[in-house]
Amino acid sequence: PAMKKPTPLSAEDQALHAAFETAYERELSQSSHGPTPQAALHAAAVACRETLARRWASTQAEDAQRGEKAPVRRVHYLSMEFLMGRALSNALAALKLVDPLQAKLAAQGTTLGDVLEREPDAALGNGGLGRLAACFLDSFAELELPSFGYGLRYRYGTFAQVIQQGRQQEQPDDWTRDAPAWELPRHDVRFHVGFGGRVEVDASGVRRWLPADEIEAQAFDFIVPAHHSDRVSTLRQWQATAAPIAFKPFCEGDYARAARHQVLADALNWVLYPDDSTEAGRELRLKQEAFLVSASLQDLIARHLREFGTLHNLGKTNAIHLNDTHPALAPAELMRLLLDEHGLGWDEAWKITRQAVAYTNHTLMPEALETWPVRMFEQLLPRHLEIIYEINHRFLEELQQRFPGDHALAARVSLIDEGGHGHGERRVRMASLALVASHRVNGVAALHSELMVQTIFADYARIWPERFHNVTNGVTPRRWLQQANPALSRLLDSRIGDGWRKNLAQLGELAPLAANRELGEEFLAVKRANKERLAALIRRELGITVNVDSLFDIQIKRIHEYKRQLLNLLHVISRYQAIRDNPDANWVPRTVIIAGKAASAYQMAKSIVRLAHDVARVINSDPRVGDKLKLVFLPNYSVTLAESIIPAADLSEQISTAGTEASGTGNMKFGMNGAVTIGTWDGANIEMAEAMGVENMFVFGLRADAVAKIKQLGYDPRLYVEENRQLKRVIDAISAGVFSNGDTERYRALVDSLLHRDVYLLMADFADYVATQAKVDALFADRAAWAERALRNIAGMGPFSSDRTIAEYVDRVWSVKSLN
Ligand code: 26R
Repeated sequence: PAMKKPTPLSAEDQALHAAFETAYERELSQSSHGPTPQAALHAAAVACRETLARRWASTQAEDAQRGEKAPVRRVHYLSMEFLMGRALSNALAALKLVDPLQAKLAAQGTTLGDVLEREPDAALGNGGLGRLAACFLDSFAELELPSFGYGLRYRYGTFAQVIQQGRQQEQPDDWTRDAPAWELPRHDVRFHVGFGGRVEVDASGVRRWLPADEIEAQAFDFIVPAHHSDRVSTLRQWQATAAPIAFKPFCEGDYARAARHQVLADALNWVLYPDDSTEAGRELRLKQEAFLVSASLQDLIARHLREFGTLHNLGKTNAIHLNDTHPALAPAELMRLLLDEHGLGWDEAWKITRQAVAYTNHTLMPEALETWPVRMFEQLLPRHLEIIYEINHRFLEELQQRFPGDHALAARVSLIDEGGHGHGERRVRMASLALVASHRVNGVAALHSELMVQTIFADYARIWPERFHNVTNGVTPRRWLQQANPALSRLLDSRIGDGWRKNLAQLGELAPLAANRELGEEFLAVKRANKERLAALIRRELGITVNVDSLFDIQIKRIHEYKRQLLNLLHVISRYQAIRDNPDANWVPRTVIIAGKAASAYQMAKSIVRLAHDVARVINSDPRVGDKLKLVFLPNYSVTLAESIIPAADLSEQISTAGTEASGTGNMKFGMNGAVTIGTWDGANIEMAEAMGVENMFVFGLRADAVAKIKQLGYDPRLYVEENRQLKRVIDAISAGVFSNGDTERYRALVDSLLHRDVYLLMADFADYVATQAKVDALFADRAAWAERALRNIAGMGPFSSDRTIAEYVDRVWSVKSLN
């Protein structure tokens, strides 16, 4: 074979390689255990970090020069979650350092894969919302957007999931144990954040907050490189420390008080709040939110004053973005800083705040809209409460002008839930605060944005229709296609060139080639190699051998009733029963793979995890079934695991009850890796179907309007079970203990909830789901037709890059023109 000509390195790249190699050698020589893969990982990260730090400085210098007339504001993306995953392979790809590191490692006798797999995930997020924020950082860099992501540096990320006897057990995720080499501690970036105490009024009537406790926030920067320029974006994570504030009481012998600061500071950093969790730790959650918001806004103001020396133009040059309601305290804290610390008047401060703040909603589940007891505010954030009352007072006054006498409306939209009707204490509605203070509010997919203004925010949309917009989610093609699936990336390059990495719309050029036989064959070969790798992982982790030629049918995401992993299991059981009835029929072999974590306090979700294991045990050990059906639950789902699973998928399960999944982003990752989707008419599935042609997706089930109607008319799940023998048999088997060693108690609550409530309409959608799965089998049996379909799916994924999403945020939310 002809030798591949090495592309000549530019002088710049040569210098970069040399700097990398010097730093790498230096770090490696410091290792006490010699040149192990672990030491290589650390050395490579530190060596990359030096270049990243240089690029960070030049990016900041460039941004500081932009001045008042820049058309796009500097974005401050406030999020309680950033689900970053690993960083090394992304940094190596962006900095074009893969080859030099590989050469070093070869000389050491190790491989790149060996080194990469030792990096722990930075899992400072629960699911979709946190991973979206991580994709956004990648696109911030790629689009050269002046920006900061702001988060918390949790000591423990999302829990590690361990399965014992088929049940989920949570273990702490001690991700910082090996001192993450990526972080740049900013010893010169520190701010004080207060808690508790009281508000004092001086002789001239000026109000001042005297906090009881003060905690120090210190910045740790995590730098994210662009792939097609020298720009970077920043994730600035705050860490709380008690020192040196607690030193004074310590010296005075008040050890209890000194220790209280220490305990508070430790607790703030302690752990990422698991969604859907118990009441416990709620106060801590509010403290974490206040801490994130205050440190980030103080940082913003300090930078703004350095650049402009005045605050009057802060709103025209800065955007403050709230990633869901969790940082919704931001407008109150910004008002406090502007009024109390910087002496602005209310009207100017409010104008600036309204210009700066915008809010994205990520779920229609009403229980996810945070509210906090007024009592908690009085104790922790007394000055913020005063400001919230004043914002509310002015808002309700204005409302009264526009809708005179509509007291019911006022009660519904007030920032304070007055409690009444026996449902307890007064509470602050954080979403309402975000809505009042924002110049833009958006949902994350077309359907979600529509339902948002028709349901949870209907009153506000009537008051301010112009504020509400849609910005459909996207994912970064660098991580989710280029890095996760190098073989498919090469195949795409050979047909449509390599420009898709920066402009994903170019995937559209694949559509006219989709029916090409040779391309189809090559695509199937790539997919098969990816499936082989996943099969090896499954064998290694679980000792299960799966058939690589079977259809890999995959559902990976948080375990939640609305996402309907249970519907998936019902189909698996039904297929199992059919195979046992008729083992010699011409079955299309399937491997159903599920992964995901259940919130620790979410009993029903945990019961679903257990059922998956029970069903898997029975099916996988049944000799009559063999290769025709396997069920695999891969434990401890993570960003990194997703990067191995998604490229190996034939079928992507996106089966939420219509109207419940705000967007979904896994659906997009599967699509760009050539999986075909079976999905409901929900979230971004709808826009994906429209982009690729709805005939290329397996759509089933009730639409959102039908779901609403059926519920309104009084839904009775038992009617569906009575009239569907297949479904009845599945339910009966679970009830009878077929999968629980005869234990008829284990799934009683689960079955009861299906038969009597079935909030997510599994019974209503079962028949169509199973029928649609049969159509999937038929297509999969025709290899060429399947390949063509998969290629059409890839071709339709152009719009679902987070670069497109961020370009839309810039246009509709963060540009200066969106203020007019
Ligand atoms: C308040 C607390 C209990 C809480 C509730 C819910 C904390 C976090 C959440 C997670 C929600 C907000 C979430 O992750 N939403 C997901 O956002 C993704 C990105 O927009 C969507 O793709 C996905 O559909 C949605 O569920």
